[in-house]
Amino acid sequence: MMWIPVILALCAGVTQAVWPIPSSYESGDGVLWIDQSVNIKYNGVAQTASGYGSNSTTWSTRIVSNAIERTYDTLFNKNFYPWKFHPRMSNFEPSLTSNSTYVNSITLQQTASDPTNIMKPTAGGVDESYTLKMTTSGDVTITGASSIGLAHGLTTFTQLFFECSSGGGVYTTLAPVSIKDAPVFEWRGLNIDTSRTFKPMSDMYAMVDALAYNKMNRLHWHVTDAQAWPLVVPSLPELADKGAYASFQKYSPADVQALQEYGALLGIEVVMEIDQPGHTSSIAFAYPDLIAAFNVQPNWDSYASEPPSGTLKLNSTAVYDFLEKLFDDILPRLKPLTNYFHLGGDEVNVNAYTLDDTVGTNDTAVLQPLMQKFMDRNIAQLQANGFTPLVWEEMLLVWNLTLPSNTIVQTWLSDQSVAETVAKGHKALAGNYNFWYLDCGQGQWLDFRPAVSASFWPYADYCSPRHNWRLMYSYDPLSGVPANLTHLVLGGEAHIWSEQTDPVNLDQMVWPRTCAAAEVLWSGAKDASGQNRSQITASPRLSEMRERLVARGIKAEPIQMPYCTQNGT
Ligand code: CP6
Repeated sequence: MMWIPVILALCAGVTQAVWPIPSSYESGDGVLWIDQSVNIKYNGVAQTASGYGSNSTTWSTRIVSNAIERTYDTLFNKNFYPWKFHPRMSNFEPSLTSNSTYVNSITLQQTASDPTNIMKPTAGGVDESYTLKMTTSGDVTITGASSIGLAHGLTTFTQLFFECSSGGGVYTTLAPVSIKDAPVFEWRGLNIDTSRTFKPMSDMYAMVDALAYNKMNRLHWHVTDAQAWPLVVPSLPELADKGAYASFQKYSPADVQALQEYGALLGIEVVMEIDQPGHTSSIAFAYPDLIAAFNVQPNWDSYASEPPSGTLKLNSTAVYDFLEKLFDDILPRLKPLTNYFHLGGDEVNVNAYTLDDTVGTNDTAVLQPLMQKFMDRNIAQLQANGFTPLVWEEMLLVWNLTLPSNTIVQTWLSDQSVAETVAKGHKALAGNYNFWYLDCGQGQWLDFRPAVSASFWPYADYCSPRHNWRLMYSYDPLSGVPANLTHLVLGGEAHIWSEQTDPVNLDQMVWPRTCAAAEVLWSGAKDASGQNRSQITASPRLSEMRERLVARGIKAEPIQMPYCTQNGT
């Protein structure tokens, strides 16, 4: 009789509902219903659904009450019904009767006090683990050592439930449930570029929401680049007044702080990057004297990786004064909600310095000490303000800079970059562009260089048409790293460079592919037997996750048609 295993296989998509997959997960097939009268207690105190981020309480209380409000909102407003995951035309839903069992209590128990910096989870500072138990009689217990752990537990909890097609109730078919869960990597991020195209604040908030659904915890904000400077810096107002694309495409200090706070409530730290000394030509709109090799035409590509070319002058007291003023303005305002700042340092083109009147050569023997001095100045100012610096890998691996040992080096070029970074004793972020770049922007320069063939763009082969979720899922941040150094790999980031991504296609470009990176970073790339995780078992679960994102207002792409999750029936 073949049909018994077939039916079991059909259920597989639904019985492992959680994304990213927990370290340990057991469930049954008991039905439980849930409605708004469910009692929620936090450390013995009854909670209501409307505590959302009240300012009068501590961060810990705000984080938990925010998580509770979101739990209600998700379960009762933003659930989905899983018709795509059951055989064609099947009557898969349990029926609600007067004898049905409801979840009667959710007990949140925090087993330790939050660290004082719970709103800015500096390296290793926050225990994000949790346990979740749900009995067949409807008692739910979630424990965590921190408020963020409890929030993760509630996120998982909502993923066990579905809505009836009739709108007639919210149910699980998975009781009893026992989950024990903790992240493999402490840095689980997305890098978003708001220079090439502007993203309104509403999109930034929505991005933070979606990251939280995936238990990610960093939003790397690549806020400025060569093409536009949307960041308002009050002590240097012309930067954005002249460098933004339009007067209505700016981020005010209040916007930045609001995003930081919104993230902190969800355990997501916003880490800002001001890329330099390359990728800075937008400064020239306000301060042309600070930039060398600005907008060289037509051979911009001899001086920069993208048009318009331009770099901060490397040996200029005016540039040093500018940077000091810039960071004196930005850092103290970021400080309440983060200890990280990203100094950039990628893709510096040495030829630009032949046109730099403070240098006048592309001789790296001359340039290297100047670059060291340039970054030393920046890093000293970061350290004076209590920040931990991040830099792109080129600063360490191409320029051979000596960096303070706590500098986090973000790699993007290869597995070898990760291995070399940790071999030099630095903490590394992974995110190889062959796997975790959501967009590689090939071909966008043809308008600028009509004479250049498409094959000029060296990355095109890797991105044609773009990386799919399976490729992203197959990437292991630890590949190539010797076992005794894996502790130096903090985690990694997916990247949404935005030459060809604006608010119109942002959701589709980022989701659900970033879910693949999220699962690798939370659960690890390998399964219990040391193999890469199966894409076969992941795909129905990811399809479900995509339905959740859609139900929550994210326009995530489908990864397959219903025919696949219905197993062809
Ligand atoms: N912008 C900045 C970019 C890229 C980088 N830095 C980039 C490089 C290669 C590819 C895609 C993006 N657009 N500032 C590299 C870190 Cl394929």
